[in-house]
Amino acid sequence: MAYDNGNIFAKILSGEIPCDIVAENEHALAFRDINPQAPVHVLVIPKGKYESATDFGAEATETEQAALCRLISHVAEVTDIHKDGYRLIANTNRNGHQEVPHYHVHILGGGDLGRILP
Ligand code: DGP
Repeated sequence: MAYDNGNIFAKILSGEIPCDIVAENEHALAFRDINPQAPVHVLVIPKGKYESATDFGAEATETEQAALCRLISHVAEVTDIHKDGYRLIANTNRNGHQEVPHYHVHILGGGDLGRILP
């Protein structure tokens, strides 16, 4: 399926829609989720046009992949959740309930998150 240039995260990347930026690097952007599910809830997205975790893993350059990983680590440190712990989630496609068709990793922390699934 072709990447949807009108998706909400594409609009955040273009500056059309504002967001609360936590950090960024050349290839990835981290901003706070509009509907936080934990005391700290940050989304990390590639700046390139990748629809899902599958696409990002298969098609992104190693530089882009490394930049996203490094930004996740950086966000965990600057939000001070790295020591007590946190959870990464990448909802993917229909069964994963992915709502926004631009690859994103949820970083959740700031308290006990319980088991991975209810
Ligand atoms: P999902 O695709 O289900 O993994 O989750 C998408 C997340 O994106 C959801 O937690 C809410 C968040 N979100 C949706 N629209 C916006 C927006 O305009 N700004 C921000 N900051 N977050 C958004």
